[in-house]
Amino acid sequence: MIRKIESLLDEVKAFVPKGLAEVEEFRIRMLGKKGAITALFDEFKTASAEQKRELGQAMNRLKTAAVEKINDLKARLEELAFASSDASSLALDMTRPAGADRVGARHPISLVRNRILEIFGRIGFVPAEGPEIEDDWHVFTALNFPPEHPARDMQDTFFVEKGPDVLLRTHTSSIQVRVMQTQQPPIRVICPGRVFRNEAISYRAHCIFHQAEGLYIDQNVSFADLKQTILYFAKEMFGEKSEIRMRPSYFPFTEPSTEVDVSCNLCGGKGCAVCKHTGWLEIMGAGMVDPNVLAACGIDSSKYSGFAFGMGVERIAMLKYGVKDLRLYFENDLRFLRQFTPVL
Ligand code: 2NL
Repeated sequence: MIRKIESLLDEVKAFVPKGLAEVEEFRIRMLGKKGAITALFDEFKTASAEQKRELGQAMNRLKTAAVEKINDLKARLEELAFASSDASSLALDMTRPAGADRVGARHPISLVRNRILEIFGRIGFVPAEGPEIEDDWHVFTALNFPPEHPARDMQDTFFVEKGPDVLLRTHTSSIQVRVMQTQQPPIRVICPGRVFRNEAISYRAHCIFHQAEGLYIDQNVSFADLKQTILYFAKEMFGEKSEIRMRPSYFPFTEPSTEVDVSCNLCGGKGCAVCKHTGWLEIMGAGMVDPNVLAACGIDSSKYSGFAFGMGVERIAMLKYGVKDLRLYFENDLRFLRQFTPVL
């Protein structure tokens, strides 16, 4: 009998199944009602007390070895079957919670443009857009540029091959010219858009950039209205503590004209590297619309007056986000753009 036990133990140790079905077959052959080990235990019952002492431990070792081997094989094969079955493959597990999708980011220029539209929208400025391909009259003549003004030169303006009077707008003022031609006051528009200038690309200049210009025309519009409107904008865009100052300037289309600075929000006006120790940052140009411009666009300059302002969207974004190289706005490098992903 001891030899039978040992040979069965060898058989258990050597058993290598091809699959789960063979393990079950093996279990029945060893431990089933008519199995070899079961039969041994029946035989054991008839043995003498002396034989039982001798065989007992070997019998138990055999049974334990068989049970453990079968359980282990079953567990391993079941796991393998699960992992490779279609039902468990990741794509088809309908109960599996969905993985989080990566949230996209708005381009910083879009973020700032939208913010500008929203801030002015709240005080009644309606968005207006116009064509990027323009003619000389809408870009220069109507805006009081003298015939010999250098901005009309090939050096600054892109002319489209089709003809001398087809050009890319160099500022968004041409949108407002079109608004004035088609609407009578009161006019309150905010005009965002791309503009084009024939410039060498560097960290501070690009041949394509974005502007947002505002125009307000009604009876009795004054320079005080302009000041208060821009102060409101500066506080909304750069923070409640912001102050503005205006320096005299010159544009062909406004008189008087001014350049507007906002107090540096980094140093609180004390002076730092960003504001070049002046405490002020230039944010836009503005002024009272020149009566010649009103007249050219069909608005009675004896009855109406208005103010206008224009800002570079890249410049505002630069001040808001601390981006020091303009080119980053045009390269669409994901490492740059992803920094503007909204926090959900
Ligand atoms: C700047 C300066 C400015 C305007 C834009 C304007 C438009 C019309 C009539 C009069 Cl239709 N003015 N726009 C006025 C003053 C300044 O922009 O530095 N922009 C980036």
